[in-house]
Amino acid sequence: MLLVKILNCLILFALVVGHNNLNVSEKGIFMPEDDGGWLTNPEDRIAQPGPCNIPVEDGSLTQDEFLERYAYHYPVVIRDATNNQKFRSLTQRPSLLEGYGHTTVRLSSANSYSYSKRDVTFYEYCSNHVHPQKLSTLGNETFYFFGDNNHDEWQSLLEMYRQPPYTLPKHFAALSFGLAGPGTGVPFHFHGPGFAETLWGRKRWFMYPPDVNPNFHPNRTTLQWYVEDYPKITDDPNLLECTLSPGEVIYFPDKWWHATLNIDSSVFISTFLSP
Ligand SMILES: O=C(O)CCC(=O)C(=O)O
Repeated sequence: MLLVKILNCLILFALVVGHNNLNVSEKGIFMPEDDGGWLTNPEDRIAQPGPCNIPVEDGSLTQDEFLERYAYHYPVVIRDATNNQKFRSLTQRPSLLEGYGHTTVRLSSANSYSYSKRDVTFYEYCSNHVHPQKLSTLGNETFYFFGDNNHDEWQSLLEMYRQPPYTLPKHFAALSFGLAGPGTGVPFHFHGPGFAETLWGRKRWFMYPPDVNPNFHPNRTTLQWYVEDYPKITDDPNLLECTLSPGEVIYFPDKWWHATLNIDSSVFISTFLSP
């Protein structure tokens, strides 16, 4: 009996020491973090969650209210607009690797204009590219899996995604799915309107209105901007920002500047709206 107890203690000790991503629950039991298998070591979290000065709504926001307050005017974060638990479970690391590991994915450089492309297997991307961003690496040297999804291959997954329940008249939705390591992100850029949701991990969003030019270099990463420039911005009423957790969706109106910064290894999806 005593031997069994000692063995149990040793196993528990090995589990605790061997897994450096464990949380202590309220009951004092060690629990693995709910990260869908997209592990982030605490020491690799360079960016921290930040303040939120973007309006936050919940699923009670109606389509009419969305059109009147935000669609053409202003960003908004919407909590629990849809339930994507099923889709989230399909995007856990083991499920995605099993279904898509062998497929070829097209990576885009993580600079403002994303001109460079690189093709790798999804397995290789997950093994060799989903790692913490180095501060010294430029955006044009960082390859990011986002957009450029082969819709034939990814369709059975993408059709399981429940899109935000808001529309823009005469616009059609197109999905872009991606994932990337902590500290990565896309520097300031703009395009048409859309929604973005983080499925695993947290992501910081920074935004400027279309008529204000943010101060940034298109080949520098959001991480470089965040570490070197952002702390110097003390009082800029034009800078909007928010940290999104799973279950939250951000809406970016047409031509609003935005930059992203993944705090954790993150899995995310955008719904782009085009006329
Ligand atoms: O999620 C990201 O990191 C990039 C998203 C983005 O910039 C976009 O949807 O336009």
